[in-house]
Amino acid sequence: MSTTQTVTSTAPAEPVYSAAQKVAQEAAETSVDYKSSEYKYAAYLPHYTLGRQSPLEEFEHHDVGLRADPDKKNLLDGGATLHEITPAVGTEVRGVQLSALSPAQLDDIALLAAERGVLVFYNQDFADIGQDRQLAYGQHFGRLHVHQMGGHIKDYPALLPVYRDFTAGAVDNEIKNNVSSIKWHSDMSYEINGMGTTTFLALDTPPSGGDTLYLSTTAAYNALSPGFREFLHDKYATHSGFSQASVHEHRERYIREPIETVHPVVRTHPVTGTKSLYVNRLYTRKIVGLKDEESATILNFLYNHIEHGQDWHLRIHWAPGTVVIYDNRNTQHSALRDFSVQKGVTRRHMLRITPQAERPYFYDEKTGQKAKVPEAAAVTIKPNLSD
Ligand SMILES: O=C(O)CCC(=O)C(=O)O
Ligand SMILES: [Fe+2]
Repeated sequence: MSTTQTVTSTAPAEPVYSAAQKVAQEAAETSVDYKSSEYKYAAYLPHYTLGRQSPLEEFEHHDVGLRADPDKKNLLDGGATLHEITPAVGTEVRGVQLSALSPAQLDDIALLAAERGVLVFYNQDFADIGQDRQLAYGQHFGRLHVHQMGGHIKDYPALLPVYRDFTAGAVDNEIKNNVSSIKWHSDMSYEINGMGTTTFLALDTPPSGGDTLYLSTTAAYNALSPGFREFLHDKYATHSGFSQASVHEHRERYIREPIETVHPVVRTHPVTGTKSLYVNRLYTRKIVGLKDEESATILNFLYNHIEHGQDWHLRIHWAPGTVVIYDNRNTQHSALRDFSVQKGVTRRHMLRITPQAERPYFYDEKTGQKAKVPEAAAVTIKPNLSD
């Protein structure tokens, strides 16, 4: 600190932004004039706070599902009824408002999500309880993730809008050269601590289309032969955040450098002890220790197996009031960008709250321990993309 600085100037200096940076900082491109039109969820449009942040550090996660009642007594005594959607994945929860659940009931929800992969709630008031309560709800499940691309709800970096309208584009760069909009993934699997009990809800929806597809990677794992499962048990694969960062037009909006991380191909769920396949077409790159062709063949087999076994798939059609809770550890999902939006009128506007969970691990039953992560599992920081 300079000796000439007075002790009364406590407010930090406002950062100085260039004109280009100011444009980048504004809310997402949109064909709806939110200044003159009344839109109930205008405060939930994407906003960008510029500036680089340091890399996320690994931390220890204690899952709240571990302290849940094994019979989910808190939830069921509170009036919830459970309705299986398919045998392998998905339960509809009726009779409760998520916004009114106690901490013990939310613990039961975490256990149920771990067991069933996907939970669906209809006619919820959750979208209207305000950002502070939405944030506090999300924090119950773990440390909330802030996305590397920087888009968030103004003043709430951990609340992530997923927004499309006529100008923002129903089809973005990521899929413009693909024959369909399907991109199966588990969220940000390139991070060190993976994502956990995630909440996704509709704010405003197009008249038709815009569904989300979900699948169970536990059921996909269980469908494999014992010998092939065994082959996968000691394999690790790289997951990269680099391509997600590179397809985006506004590099000045990134808040962190992308990274690559190595995770087990089969991971164990800390709450249920079940195993699931943890590779996805969007972020997984290579199985460590295999030659390129061997890795590509095994990964392609696994992607096709995971993505095509309709026995462990389900599809959610959104309407305002619909909320989904999915466990990112044992499911994958894909948006379906098949919808059209009328200029200045219709949009698809969703909100995601994404707690991080443990660093993925494989529990080796032969040794009775978590498998040791190989040397090659170091985190790689990629070069600066904004150059
Ligand atoms: O928009 C969707 O349906 C899903 C988007 C997505 O992948 C996500 O929010 O994680
Ligand atoms: Fe996602």
